[in-house]
Amino acid sequence: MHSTAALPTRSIFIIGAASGAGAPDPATAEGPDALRRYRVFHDTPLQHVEWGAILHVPRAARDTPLHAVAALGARLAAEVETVLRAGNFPLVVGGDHSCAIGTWSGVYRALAERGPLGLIWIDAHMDSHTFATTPSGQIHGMPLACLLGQGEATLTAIGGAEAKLRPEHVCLIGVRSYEAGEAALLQRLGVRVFDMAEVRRRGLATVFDEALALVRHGTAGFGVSVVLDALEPDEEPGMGTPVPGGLYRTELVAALSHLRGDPTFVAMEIVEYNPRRDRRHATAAAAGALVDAITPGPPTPRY
Ligand SMILES: [Mn+2]
Repeated sequence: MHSTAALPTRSIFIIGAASGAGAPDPATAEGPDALRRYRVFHDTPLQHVEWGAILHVPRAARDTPLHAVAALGARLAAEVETVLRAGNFPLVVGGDHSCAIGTWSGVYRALAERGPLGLIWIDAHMDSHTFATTPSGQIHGMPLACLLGQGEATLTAIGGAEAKLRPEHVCLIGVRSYEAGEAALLQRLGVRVFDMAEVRRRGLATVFDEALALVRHGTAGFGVSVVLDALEPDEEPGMGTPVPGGLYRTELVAALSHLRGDPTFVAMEIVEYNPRRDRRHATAAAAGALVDAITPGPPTPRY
């Protein structure tokens, strides 16, 4: 028998966020349920991985996208905070990326007494629009701006009126599609952006090391938000907004595996899985591989 003393005390607790109102194609709202049915997230002998609730937009808030995103975000923030305060590791599974406002507001709340939150945002897009700059009006293009305290008050107020992230504790990796208004906001705030050109020039391993140093410096803990569209769409068909020239699954798995067992790594989010566009569960398997990357021990087979 092995000693239980070496076992990690945290369980990975999965919270589904069935958000679809923040994107032009609401099919990503079906993502959490599909990923739960496909059983892509695995227990290991060293790490318990468990599905909790899949949160939906309350019926009364389905009149406008803004109300839907705000109501789901508030529920999600509360749930994430509860999981963290219970000593477990929240893994939020989207849903369109508008759920990030709730996810990281909840993490922020749980950490607030101990210090600021760091965040690595792995995405093909910058998600840093406000209603003043967005050409599309889609809220899944705004969550990072909201977390930085910019834009619509209904959204920045989720989990409290204060900004949830300080610009110096955030960075983006994998960016290759953006508009001038959001790029100008991130530049004005001084947020570090590792775009795909820089990733290809310097290698993901080097860039990821720098990103980690940045989000660990002066923070009480950090998280990672992974949008599946950061990945190369030729490899991964089942994502919300495909943009060519992305990260390969193997290189992102290798980078994320450095987070395994790190006590300051406190939460993760995987969003924009679109089961209707997926082929033979290929992109669902990618989502599973990204979580296996951070989970100690070999996966327990399921029969
Ligand atoms: Mn995004």
